[in-house]
Amino acid sequence: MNIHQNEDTIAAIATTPGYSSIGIIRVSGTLTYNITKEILGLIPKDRKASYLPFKYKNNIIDYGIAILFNHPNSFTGEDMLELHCHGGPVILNTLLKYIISLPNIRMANPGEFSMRAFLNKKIDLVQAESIIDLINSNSLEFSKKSIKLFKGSFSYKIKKLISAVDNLYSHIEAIINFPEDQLEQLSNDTIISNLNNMINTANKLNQQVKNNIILRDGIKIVIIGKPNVGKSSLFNALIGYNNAIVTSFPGTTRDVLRYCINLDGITINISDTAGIHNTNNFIEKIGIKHSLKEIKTANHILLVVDSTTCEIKKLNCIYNDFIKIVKNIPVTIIRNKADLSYESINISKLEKYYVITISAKLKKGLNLIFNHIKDLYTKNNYKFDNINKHRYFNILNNVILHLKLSKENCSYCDYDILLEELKYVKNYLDNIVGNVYNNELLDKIFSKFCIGK
Ligand SMILES: Nc1nc2c(ncn2[C@@H]2O[C@H](COP(=O)(O)OP(=O)(O)OP(=O)(O)O)[C@@H](O)[C@H]2O)c(=O)[nH]1
Ligand SMILES: [Mg+2]
Repeated sequence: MNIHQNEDTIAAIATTPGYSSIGIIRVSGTLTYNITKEILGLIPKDRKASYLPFKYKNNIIDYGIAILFNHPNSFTGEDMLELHCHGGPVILNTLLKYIISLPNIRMANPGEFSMRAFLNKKIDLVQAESIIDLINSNSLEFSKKSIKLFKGSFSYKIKKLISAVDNLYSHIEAIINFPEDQLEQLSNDTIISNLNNMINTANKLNQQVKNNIILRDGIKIVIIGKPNVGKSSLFNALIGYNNAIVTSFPGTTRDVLRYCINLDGITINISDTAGIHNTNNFIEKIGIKHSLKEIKTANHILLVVDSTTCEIKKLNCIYNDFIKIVKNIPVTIIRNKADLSYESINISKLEKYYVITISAKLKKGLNLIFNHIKDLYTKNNYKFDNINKHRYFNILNNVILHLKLSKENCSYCDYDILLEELKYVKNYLDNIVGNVYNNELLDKIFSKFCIGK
């Protein structure tokens, strides 16, 4: 999308294609009044719904509600017209075709109305991105979060952080430029405490982003392990019904089985996979290939071992076979068949791994797994490398990194470098809300929108 096309007047159908009771055509730009006059024969009152005939080459094609918004009091910040017609494709398409046949009017690109709202400073980038989340939301919880973002709660916090960075920047500049003015200047301790507050805020904001991503996308958990350790039994127990085939024959599961559950508002996508081991069986080999592919898209792995054959204290025997496969995806080790090994149902730690002992067959210890997952993904201190990358999440990680570097340079009293670091911080924060942007970024964000939004 070329942002320089911003001077054109644009039009589009804003409602879904097909037959419906109402269909809306949106127009935005400097020629909106001409179009209004052409279709309605008059200029209705600003921001008032008026029931009027809609004309096409002087023939009435429909009667509907027209609303005219004078700039800058419109969604895009430009003059805008909304025509609420009967939702038949013939009516909507005829009217739209007629509108874009008028001189200097063209069809809007996907997301162009929202992009104009951004370029005319009616909304910032966070708000623009929340619109798409709101439209695509598949849970009430996530809609609520998206509407909060749209109303600017997150942007407000980012902007507050930007002004704190600006403030500190001016203070440090003063230290460099007027070193003799010591009375007015902040001490190193105060600067460091300011930086600590900023790091704290950035961490909290990142936590908020993380929670939003979890609400939006859910968590993907993949159950893996050697054959016959009870992966499918665990899968069935977690989802609450017997979906996967369970037998005492190793190599029962070949296909990846997926099921989605809701854990206190968090969507959990669970996959059961074929047991991974060396085999010459042609079909099993294909199953293992599918398992390996599934692992790559996991947010979290449940690595199931048989507690009757796997020693408790030895991580090597559990993990060596799998370490190369799971790479840096977080893993929880599940010691299954506790009813046979007589181990107690509990959660413990073995080096850096959580180990949960359960009996999938007797459905014992399942709550330990559920609570563990909930804790990991909702508490602040969890490392979050593997959740789907999100624009703000990555930028905020950079903000935190450069704030930490600022702190380091402050301790060495290296104020010039500290200023450079703060410039990075500000630039990253400006990127989030769109105080600085490039065409590529705008294209990436707004092309996800539908036409008419
Ligand atoms: N006693 C006991 N048996 C279990 C438990 N979990 C699974 N089993 C038994 O172990 C056998 C294998 O179980 P599955 O769930 O099919 O194991 P799997 O890991 O999916 O096996 P593959 O799909 O072949 O890789 C079955 O006979 C289960 O009944 C458990 O907690 N206790
Ligand atoms: Mg299985």
